Amino acid sequence: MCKITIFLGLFLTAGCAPSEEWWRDSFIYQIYPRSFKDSNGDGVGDINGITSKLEHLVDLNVSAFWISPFFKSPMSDFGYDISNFTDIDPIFGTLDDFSKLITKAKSLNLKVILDFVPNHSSNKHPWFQKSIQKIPPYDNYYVWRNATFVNGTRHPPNNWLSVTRGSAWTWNDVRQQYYLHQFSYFQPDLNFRSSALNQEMKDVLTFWTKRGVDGFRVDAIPQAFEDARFLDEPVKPNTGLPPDDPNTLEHIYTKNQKETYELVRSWRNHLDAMNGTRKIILTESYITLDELNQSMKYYEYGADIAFNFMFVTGFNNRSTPTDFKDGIEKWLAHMPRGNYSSNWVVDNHDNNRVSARFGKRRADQLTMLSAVLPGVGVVYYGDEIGMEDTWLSYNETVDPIGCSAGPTGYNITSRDPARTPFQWDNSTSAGFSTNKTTWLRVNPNYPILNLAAQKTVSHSHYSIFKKLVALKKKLVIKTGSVEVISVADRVLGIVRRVSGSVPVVLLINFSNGYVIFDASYQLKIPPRMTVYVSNFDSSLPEGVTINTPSLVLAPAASVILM
Ligand SMILES: *[C@@H]1O[C@H](CO)[C@@H](O)[C@H](O)[C@H]1NC(C)=O
Ligand SMILES: *[C@@H]1O[C@H](CO)[C@@H](O)[C@H](O)[C@H]1NC(C)=O
Ligand SMILES: *[C@@H]1O[C@H](CO)[C@@H](O)[C@H](O)[C@H]1NC(C)=O
Ligand SMILES: *[C@@H]1O[C@H](CO)[C@@H](O)[C@H](O)[C@H]1NC(C)=O
Ligand SMILES: *[C@@H]1O[C@H](CO)[C@@H](O)[C@H](O)[C@H]1NC(C)=O
Ligand SMILES: *[C@@H]1O[C@H](CO)[C@@H](O)[C@H](O)[C@H]1NC(C)=O
Ligand SMILES: *[C@@H]1O[C@H](CO)[C@@H](O)[C@H](O)[C@H]1NC(C)=O
Ligand SMILES: *[C@@H]1O[C@H](CO)[C@@H](O)[C@H](O)[C@H]1NC(C)=O
Ligand SMILES: *[C@@H]1O[C@H](CO)[C@@H](O)[C@H](O)[C@H]1NC(C)=O
Ligand SMILES: *[C@@H]1O[C@H](CO)[C@@H](O)[C@H](O)[C@H]1NC(C)=O
Ligand SMILES: *[C@@H]1O[C@H](CO)[C@@H](O)[C@H](O)[C@H]1NC(C)=O
Ligand SMILES: CC(=O)N[C@H]1CO[C@H](CO)[C@@H](O)[C@@H]1O
Ligand SMILES: [Ca+2]
Ligand SMILES: [Ca+2]
Repeated sequence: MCKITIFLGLFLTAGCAPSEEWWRDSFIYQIYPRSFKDSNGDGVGDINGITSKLEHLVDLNVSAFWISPFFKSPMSDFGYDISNFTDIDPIFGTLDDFSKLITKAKSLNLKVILDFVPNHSSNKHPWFQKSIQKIPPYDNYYVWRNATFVNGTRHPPNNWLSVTRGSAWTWNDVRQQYYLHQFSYFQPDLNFRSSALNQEMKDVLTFWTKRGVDGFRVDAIPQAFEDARFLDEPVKPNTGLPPDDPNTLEHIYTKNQKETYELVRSWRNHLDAMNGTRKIILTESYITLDELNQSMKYYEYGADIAFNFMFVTGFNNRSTPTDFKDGIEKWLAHMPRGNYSSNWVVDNHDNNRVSARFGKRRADQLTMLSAVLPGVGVVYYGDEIGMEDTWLSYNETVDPIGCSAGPTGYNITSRDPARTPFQWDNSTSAGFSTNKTTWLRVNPNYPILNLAAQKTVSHSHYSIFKKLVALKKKLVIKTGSVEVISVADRVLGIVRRVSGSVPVVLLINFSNGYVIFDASYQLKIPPRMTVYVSNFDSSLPEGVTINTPSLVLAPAASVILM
């Protein structure tokens, strides 16, 4: 439980006792359960597979892992379409398997975070089936509206568009009404204005908390509530986009509504009323840098981490050091005052992997940034070994967003390339499965790019990652001041300082040429510093002492000095 803690009688902080703040200044690791480890040879990852590989997470020394949904599901969106929130899909295992996972994680001091998908269920959920039949109280569990008629033709109630394109409303012949779906038609939105539904979802949190989880990552939170007046959203002028594209609308009635923040607050209170240590809440909201306040508000309403996707969707390989500097400073300036923790998401299951977004030579740079900047680093399985996107043919594509884009558009929209099996070693299916065929094909680079191989060499993505996790625990990273510097818009520098000790300095060369500069003068750092970690720039080997007044950075080099 969180309490008022008095430090030395000098000041008061309302918050959690330090031992309950395990998530602060740590790395949290996302597991996509289909792709982490297959324990029974059916070609799909599962819970027993995760349990068998927890030692890897201990070796990395991350504080926690969060698992994308493994709940009962028709798998039309690979688990983000849930047909029973309190049961496990047989493809992943059983509740007993889950208990074993929790027991082992606890014995290894790893925290377990589950994915909570409150916005919608599967259209195969019994609640939806009963809602169609208008059986109380399920009749109100979803958002149903009458059609509008124009000259005798049936139309949806308003112009709202789904994230997956087209109207956010689908007609149901049985109930003779439209239902709302902010995502696909098979993901009908739950109606949190129904108190019975609201309670059901709190019961879901209780169910998993009693089974020992340490927190919840909340999927698609901005879409939870919609404005009750169901007014048309304003059309943005001159977007040049097709009219069924959701980016043509200003989402003033379907995202980040006042009631949505209050819902998060109610979950915070609900979890705080449970026994045991504080359960953390991580909220997923994609926003642009101009809308930062909308995400930050989730902190004030009880989120411990409101995901910061700046490195995932805000920047790409054309972004400059100045772009990064502006974005990072903006985030830090917008953090609410109080005892809140920043965070930096490196990758996830919905986007191309970092090496595809920024180039293979820059694969470790975002993890380095997330390590040196204050707060939590959030990484995705495979980041620690620099896994790359896997090119898949249209025939091999299974992601519904990829499939619906067709053979010419799929490889822009498909999320499959970033979801292929973890590359453990050079054996069959990269050690992921004993089955030669896996649900998505293993990346053909696995004989060379795999964890076992990286463990045998002294310098690798893996060795870099481990050093970054250790760095995160240092006092200067936890409490030091933050300076973000752009050197001639070619090099990004981050300097962390506490008085009385050497600063920690991250330098990233964004250019494709060598950069020689006086880092001592530009960043006000000591003239002689030691290379703590570097990427594949052989001119700056780890452990050597260098002269910062004449620093040479190779193309795409990044280095941490202390
Ligand atoms: C191997 O995996 C494929 C694809 O997931 C599956 O169709 C097949 O049944 C699996 N083989 C066995 C022996 O489980
Ligand atoms: C792992 O992290 C903990 C603190 O979070 C630290 O005490 C421990 O020394 C670390 N282990 C290794 C092997 O670095
Ligand atoms: C979910 O599954 C559990 C275990 O099979 C079952 O007891 C429960 O009734 C199911 N919930 C719903 C809403 O169907
Ligand atoms: C919806 O339509 C039904 C039948 O056409 C009608 O009875 C009902 O009053 C309508 N509801 C609203 C809110 O207009
Ligand atoms: C409805 O019908 C009227 C008369 O036929 C026509 O002027 C009007 O454009 C129609 N409206 C729409 C939205 O089709
Ligand atoms: C808290 O623990 C007490 C004693 O073990 C138990 O009686 C109570 O039901 C628990 N409350 C919750 C919400 O789990
Ligand atoms: C964002 O919040 C800050 C305070 O945290 C406030 O000063 C600023 O005006 C807000 N900006 C917008 C656009 O609402
Ligand atoms: C940036 O990435 C795109 C693909 O995402 C690639 O075509 C381009 O060559 C990359 N540019 C640089 C400078 O690496
Ligand atoms: C995809 O499948 C179709 C029909 O099954 C086949 O004709 C085609 O050659 C396949 N394409 C590739 C690239 O495998
Ligand atoms: C999509 O596939 C085409 C043809 O194989 C390839 O040229 C292109 O680079 C791919 N695009 C992306 C974004 O991967
Ligand atoms: C497979 O990996 C092992 C251990 O890393 C190594 O000893 C072996 O040479 C590798 N085999 C091949 C064919 O690369
Ligand atoms: C990042 C993330 O978790 N995105 C999810 C948002 O919600 C939709 C629908 O539940 C999923 O398809 C995405 O994967
Ligand atoms: Ca399996
Ligand atoms: Ca909703």
